[in-house]
Amino acid sequence: MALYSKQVLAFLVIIGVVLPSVTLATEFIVGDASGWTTNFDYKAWARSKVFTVGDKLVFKYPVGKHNVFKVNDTAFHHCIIPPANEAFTSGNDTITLLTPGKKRYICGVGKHCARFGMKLLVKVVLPRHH
Ligand SMILES: *[C@@H]1O[C@H](CO)[C@@H](O)[C@H](O)[C@H]1NC(C)=O
Ligand SMILES: *[C@@H]1O[C@H](CO)[C@@H](O)[C@H](O)[C@H]1NC(C)=O
Ligand SMILES: [Cu+2]
Repeated sequence: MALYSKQVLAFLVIIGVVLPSVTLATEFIVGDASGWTTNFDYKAWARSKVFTVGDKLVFKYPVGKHNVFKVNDTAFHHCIIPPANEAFTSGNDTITLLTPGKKRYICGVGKHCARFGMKLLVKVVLPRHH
């Protein structure tokens, strides 16, 4: 192979492999403009989106009004609140999705999870280019 072809090939490899994996990481503001709040349909919000390893979820809410717990399947369905020291409480909680699979988040304040819909399930997939 001529030197020129090798350089072209190397360039195409960089464009095709490196660039997409660098540029495709997305930061999702949970609930968009509504943020993390009561009486919002997070199931519908998540449905239209593709969550990929490396993406981030940002939970935005007034500090003290809500919080965020990452929970297992049982706790998600029954709104079982984990120990308080596991909570995210900053009001701008950024969680990087590091592995594929289902990830579940709930609010641990009052009955926000059980009665007011503050539960989010996302299915994280592997990047398409790698
Ligand atoms: C699921 O999470 C709840 C709440 O933190 C905990 O009590 C329970 O033991 C967990 N179940 C499993 C199977 O890990
Ligand atoms: C919230 O977190 C995001 C992502 O970590 C960051 O870019 C942004 O500056 C933060 N915003 C505030 C108001 O702290
Ligand atoms: Cu809440």
